[in-house]
Amino acid sequence: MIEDLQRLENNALAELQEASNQEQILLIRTKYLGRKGLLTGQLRNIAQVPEEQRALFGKRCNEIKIFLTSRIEEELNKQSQNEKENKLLKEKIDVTLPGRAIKYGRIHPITQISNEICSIFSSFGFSIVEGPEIELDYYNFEALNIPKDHPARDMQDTFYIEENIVLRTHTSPVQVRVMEKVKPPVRILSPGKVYRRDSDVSHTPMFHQIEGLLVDEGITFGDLKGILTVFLKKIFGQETKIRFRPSFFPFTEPSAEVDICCVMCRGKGCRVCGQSGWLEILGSGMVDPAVFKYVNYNSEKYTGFAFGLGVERMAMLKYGISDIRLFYENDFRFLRQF
Ligand code: 2NM
Repeated sequence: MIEDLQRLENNALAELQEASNQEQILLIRTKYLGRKGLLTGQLRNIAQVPEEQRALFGKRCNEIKIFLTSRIEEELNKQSQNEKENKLLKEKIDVTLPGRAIKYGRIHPITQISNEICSIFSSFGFSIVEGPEIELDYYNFEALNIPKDHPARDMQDTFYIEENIVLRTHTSPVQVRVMEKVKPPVRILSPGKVYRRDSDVSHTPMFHQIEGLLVDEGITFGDLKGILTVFLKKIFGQETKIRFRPSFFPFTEPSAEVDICCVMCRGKGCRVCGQSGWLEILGSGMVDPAVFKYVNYNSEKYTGFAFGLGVERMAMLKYGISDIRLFYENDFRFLRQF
């Protein structure tokens, strides 16, 4: 009987040695010391032990119970310590490592230049107005004195949605809508997307335009020259040479195209300026009385000037970009530079 106890203790200790986690140790505890455990069973059967051995048997049982209990406790502690250490080891961080750089988004170069232009004209007292990109033929062409047979109306250039509805080809319809509603003085700038059926290194079917309009009593071509000169020098630098060249638009008379001295060769002549030394940067003119007639402005009393520019073209010249499509490829290596 006593030998049975000794075997039981040895077995328990051997199993404890093998146990590799807390769960296994707890199972061993139940197996030997639980209510239906092996050692508990021995104690329960003490009545079958011969009288003279009973005292020793009971003593040994208790000794083994106390010893196993403390060994198990010890093993449990060791295991839980182990598990904590492993966890710490696994979760170890090197606080001296440099942090991972966060990739910030940024404002698209077209939006940047557009904002820059808007803020310059805001400082001149212009209000920023927007309007629909899907526009009536009337506002996009008719009221701007673009006759039915004008080449700009050609199916080649305009996206038609219905017979009388188009994707606007410029932002001037926004200005016609404003003039229809408010009396002079008017000082507005209309930035936005415009659409033309055109696609190559310097044209995309959608691009951004900004048009300006100033109408009041006594506005002259001198005002146009003054404001556009100050504006262009703010964008391209104070030393930038500027020239006004006669041109034609159906909605202005007289009309002028504005050139800046080539930003690449500073006027010597290069590939970018086609050897001329000049770059065409915007179109402008005194609003044609025919346009004022459509919006019921008295052209005897009021005069005004208007202008329009392509934002992509401006950005390409300012930053020396040779392919307009780069703006729309969303390549970070390109966009990061602005
Ligand atoms: C340009 C060139 C010249 C222009 C005219 C008008 C309006 F609505 F007042 F008639 N807005 N914008 C204009 C004039 C646009 O873009 C090259």
